[in-house]
Amino acid sequence: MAVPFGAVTDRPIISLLHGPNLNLLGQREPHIYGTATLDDYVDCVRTVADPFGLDVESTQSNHEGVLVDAIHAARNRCAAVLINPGAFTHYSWAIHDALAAFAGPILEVHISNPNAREAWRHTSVVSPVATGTIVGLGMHGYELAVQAIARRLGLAATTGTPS
Ligand code: CA2
Repeated sequence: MAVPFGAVTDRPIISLLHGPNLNLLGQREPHIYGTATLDDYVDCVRTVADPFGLDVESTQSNHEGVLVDAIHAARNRCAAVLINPGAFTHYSWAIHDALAAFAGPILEVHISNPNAREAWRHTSVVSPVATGTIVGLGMHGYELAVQAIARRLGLAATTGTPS
């Protein structure tokens, strides 16, 4: 049944967070990041999450503090965090500390494989506080992250057609 616009549901929420420059997806560097746009990624996450009864709240920011605030806002309200911190991955101890204070599953996802790129991308300060990290699989990595979150939360997918 359709939920009226603005209605509050009790479905668990995934806070989907995208770091700096990911708003440019599909516009530059397709040889590294492909041709899908950020909206395509968000649509994909929503599509995979929906049969598990999961809602998705998406935030993209080029500013570290906005992402820290979004992680704080997820505490005691969202069931899980799915984050691609962008370049903040490699040096943001503020995002590390904010995630450390989040109680639910945290999935870190990267579109490319940072370990196969420049040496400075080989360190993630987010991985030590993530439940799991998926790299190098493009949009498929986001699909797998949603499935991992659902598994961690003990949620099974429904077909949506009651028999
Ligand atoms: O592979 C990933 O998902 C990254 O998190 C992407 C970050 C990079 O700094 C990380 O090392 C790995 C960069 C995101 C920049 O996204 C762009 C997309 C299109 C055009 C330009 C940048």
